[in-house]
Amino acid sequence: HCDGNSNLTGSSLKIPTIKFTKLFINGEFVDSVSGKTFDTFDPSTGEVIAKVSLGDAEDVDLAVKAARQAFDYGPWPRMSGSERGMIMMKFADLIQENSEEIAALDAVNGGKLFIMCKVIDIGAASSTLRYYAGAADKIHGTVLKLSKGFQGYTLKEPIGVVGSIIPWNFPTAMFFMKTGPALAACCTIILKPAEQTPLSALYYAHLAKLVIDVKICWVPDGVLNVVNGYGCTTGAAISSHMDIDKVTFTGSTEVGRKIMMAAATSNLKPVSLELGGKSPLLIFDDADVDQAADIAFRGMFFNKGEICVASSRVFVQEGIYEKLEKKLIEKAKATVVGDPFDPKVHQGPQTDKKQFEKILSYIEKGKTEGATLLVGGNRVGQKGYYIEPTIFVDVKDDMTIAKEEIFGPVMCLMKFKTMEEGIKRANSTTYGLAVGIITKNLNVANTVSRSIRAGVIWINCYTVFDMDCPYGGYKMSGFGRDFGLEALDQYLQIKSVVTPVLNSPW
Ligand code: TXE
Repeated sequence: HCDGNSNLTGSSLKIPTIKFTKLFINGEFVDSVSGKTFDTFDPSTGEVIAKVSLGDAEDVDLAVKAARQAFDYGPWPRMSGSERGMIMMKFADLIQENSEEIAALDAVNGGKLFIMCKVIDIGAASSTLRYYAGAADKIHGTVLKLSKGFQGYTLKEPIGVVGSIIPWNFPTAMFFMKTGPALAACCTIILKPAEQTPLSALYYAHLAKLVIDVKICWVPDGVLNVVNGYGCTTGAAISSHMDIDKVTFTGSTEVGRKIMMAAATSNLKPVSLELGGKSPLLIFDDADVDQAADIAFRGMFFNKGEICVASSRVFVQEGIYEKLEKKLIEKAKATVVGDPFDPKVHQGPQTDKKQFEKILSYIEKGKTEGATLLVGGNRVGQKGYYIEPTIFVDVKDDMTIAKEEIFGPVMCLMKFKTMEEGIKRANSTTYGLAVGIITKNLNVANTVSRSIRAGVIWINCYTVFDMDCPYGGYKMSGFGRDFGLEALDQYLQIKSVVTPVLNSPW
């Protein structure tokens, strides 16, 4: 929520001091081997705000060596789970203590609402760390009574050195979604932030180091490394590295496929992929129209539509369609698009020029393929990457805007008659990330939940995340899960140990 409290506006932080711009390898901020840097931008103006060290394969190598050493010989995997948990708890406290400064970095670098970064993203980051901190001393296998003469047990062991490649839409939440369970599992990490949003990850590296300075506890050197750089070089070096034991990725389906191929042709490292979506929201006739409009609008336009679960295909049963359409128009028109630091603003700029142009080209495509623009469709202002909340009607299921992920503030609003039709059309996508259902009828909710192939189903709500609730996709939305104890398992291997039992009475 934004309560309008003036000290939360962040106006004094509008241009936060950018303190960390180097790579973080083996517990130190260092220049890249090549000495090269790249520009990072403020999407509200399109202007450069900092030059950041540009890593490539050589820097990834150095980070892998440090992470390998820390994993094979360092204290992190050899500490007790409760010690590791305590360090992670302290890390979470430090994030909260520095939330204004970090939120300002994500807001200025990613065009995200400052207040949302501070409350939602940083709240999620510290809760994620605390959740997995609590799990760090509860990782154990099972005892197996095998066939006569033998017994066995399973050990859950850390998978080793993990490469994490993350996108730009939630730089903070993604950082901890990947590192939280990996740290709890005793892994060591090389994380590559998206080239669009490199700043907050470096701040988190600094906090890991700060814990050393205050001597309360520490994240040992080499455990957490941050290597900024481009996908095709730095990212590719991670996914094809022979000494990285696992890669975890969130991003586009296209790059997910490349990462899988790189893993397959290098050391066959396991990968987990959280990719795009084209998520349907089905609103049935018995829904409360105000509540449904609210859920549909937020489901689509939260974080300016740059969220993989965005309810980008809204199917409304014909009985309430007209009323719902009217409400959505009102909401779109009432949306204030502008400076992400202004507490009165609901929607900031798209993260970068490429994304901005991609969204506008989808809007053009929607128009040329015959969909009707109900509201929005234009750039806002002449500076920065702002786009109006946009809703298309008369959309056919086979139009490009109904099939491809736009990843911006563009909703396809469609009508359906029966539940069967709704299920069929909701399922007619290559993606399978999230689904929303709005109805008072429990049977309908249950049937639809089980009939749509997707990893997350929200009934009478949308975009509700919780650390304890596993999250990930079906079909081309990827595989593997973030959050929940299921995510912890992605960073563990199971070893079976078998011994003979002599003279067993059983
Ligand atoms: O994603 P990329 P982009 C979708 C969304 C968006 C589209 C393109 O539809 O419009 O993807 O966005 C790194 N080897 N999502 O181009 O390229 C890259 O540096 C290894 C959905 O920004 O997938 C960055 O760190 N890594 C999504 C990360 O991959 C590579 C969030 C994501 O970038 C690489 C973001 C390579 N060859 C975009 N190429 C979601 N699921 O939430 C790039 N990268």
